[in-house]
This record gives sequence, structure tokens and C-alpha cells, in this order.
Amino acid sequence: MRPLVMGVLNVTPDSFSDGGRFLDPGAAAAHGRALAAAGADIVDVGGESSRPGATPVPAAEEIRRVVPVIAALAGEVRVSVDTTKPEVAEAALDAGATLVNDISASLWPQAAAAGAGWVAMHMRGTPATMQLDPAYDDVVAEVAAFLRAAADAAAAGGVGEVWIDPGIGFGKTAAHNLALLRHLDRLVEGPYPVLVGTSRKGFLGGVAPEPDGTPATVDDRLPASLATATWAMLAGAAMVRVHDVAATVQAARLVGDRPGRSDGPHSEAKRVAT
Ligand code: HH2
Repeated sequence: MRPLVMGVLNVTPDSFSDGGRFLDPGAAAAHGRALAAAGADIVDVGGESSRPGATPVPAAEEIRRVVPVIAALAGEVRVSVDTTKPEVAEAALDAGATLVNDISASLWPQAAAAGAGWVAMHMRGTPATMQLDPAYDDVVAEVAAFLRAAADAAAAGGVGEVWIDPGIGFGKTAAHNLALLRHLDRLVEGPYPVLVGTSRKGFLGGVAPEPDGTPATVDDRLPASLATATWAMLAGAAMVRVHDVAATVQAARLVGDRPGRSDGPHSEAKRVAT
């Protein structure tokens, strides 16, 4: 089986990439359907931006944004809710979401109560403060230990489907992000499937600048987004979270299963050829 692709659907005015485009529930549902048609395995619906310095949104407003969209999509595609608030997670699960994508790594009790899956993501601090001066002795070891403890607690608490995510860009410098990508095997070797989200993120602008040396703008980060998603999938990530679903699904098909498995990268090519 190829790695899974989670499509991003932000029902917010201020997300760093798609902010303001899908605030209308009809437009948001239409975009969710387009992501599914492009091959997204899961559509990740969020009602609060987590970009550095983002303004927090009251729970009632977040629920107002995400619930109608989740209800519209849930019968057609698997839906996750991207939230840090228990009451939003509960409302989303009631509306048909089956996975809680949790950048605060705290909402496993809500997932357990609903029989849903849970993503534990690593973040240092909060979106308001996380990029002020992130520092680690050993970022890979610290993130791995944090995620292992969070995932073990959720599994022991009754969550049957637990994912871990290093939280690229959440309280991390570009060097931290690259170290986590380079050493993804340290997360993959554990018992929990790994999700990685690099799509269009700021560090890519500096790492892969425009030909004139200026940082690539958010609209010009598809090549670096695809490269890092492909890197993560080849390193064993079981899912990537992206804005550009069709292109990433192509890459996921090319990667196929993890290298070395008998139904690995060549199996898709064989199917296409026959
Ligand atoms: N990144 C973002 C949001 N949610 N969830 C997981 N599990 N992993 C991530 O890397 C991740 C995430 C940030 O991206 P985006 O949703 O596009 O922007 P914003 O937070 O501004 O809405």
C-alpha cells in the first residue's frame, strides 16, 4: 500500500497558505471534495490557524467554522479535525470526523471516548510563542521521547489508532526541521505510524530559495514541498499532510510501500505496465 495523503482544508481567515479562501462552508466543502477527488485519503479540517503568532479563536467560533464542513464531507471521505480544544474535538467527532489531528498532543481522551484515531504532534510552546527562540540539546531524541510517551499514554488509555508527528515548524528552526527529516528513521522504527507535514512551510523558502537567492514565497514552494514529502515517505512516513494533493499522490504512488518490502516501489509500476 502506498503512503497515505492527508489534504489540508483550513476554514480560517488567516492560515498561512489557504487562509480566507474557504471561510464559506459551501466553498470549503467543495474544496474538500476536490481534495478527495485528487486522491486525498483523509481531509483535515481546521478552524484555527497555528502559524507562528496566530491569534487564538474561541471554541464556539471554531465549532461554527468546522462542523458544517465536516458534516458535509464525512459521508464521502475520511475526515480529521485539526484542533487543540476538547469541545471542538467532541463536536467534530459528533459531526462525523474519525481522527483527531492534535498539535497540542493532549486530546487523546476525546478520541478514546469516540472510538476515533488520534495524531500526537510535537510542539514547543504555543503558536503565539513557539518561534521566539527554540532550543534543544538533541532535537531528534527529545521529540522522539515526547511522542513515544504521548502515544503510549493514548494507547494505554484505549485509543486504537495512534499516529505520531514531529511537528515540522512548530517551535523549531530550519536546522531542527532538517535534522528531524534526516533522522525520521528514529520515529519510524517505533510501533506507531508516522505523519509528516512540511507542505509550503516557511523554512522551505530559505532552504530552497528562488534562483536570485530570495526566499521562495508560499506560492512557490511546491517543488520543495514535494521533495520533502517524498523524502519523508521514502524514509518510512505512513502519511504526509499536504496542500497539493494531486502532485503528492503521484509521488506517493511512485514511492509505493516502504523500500525493501516485496510489494514495494516497483509494484505500482508493474500494475501500470500490465
Ligand atoms: N501543520 C499545520 C497544521 N496542522 N498538523 C499536523 N499533524 N502536522 C503538521 O505539520 C501541521 C498540522 C500548519 O499548516 P496549515 O494548516 O497549512 O496552516 P495554519 O496553521 O496557518 O492553518
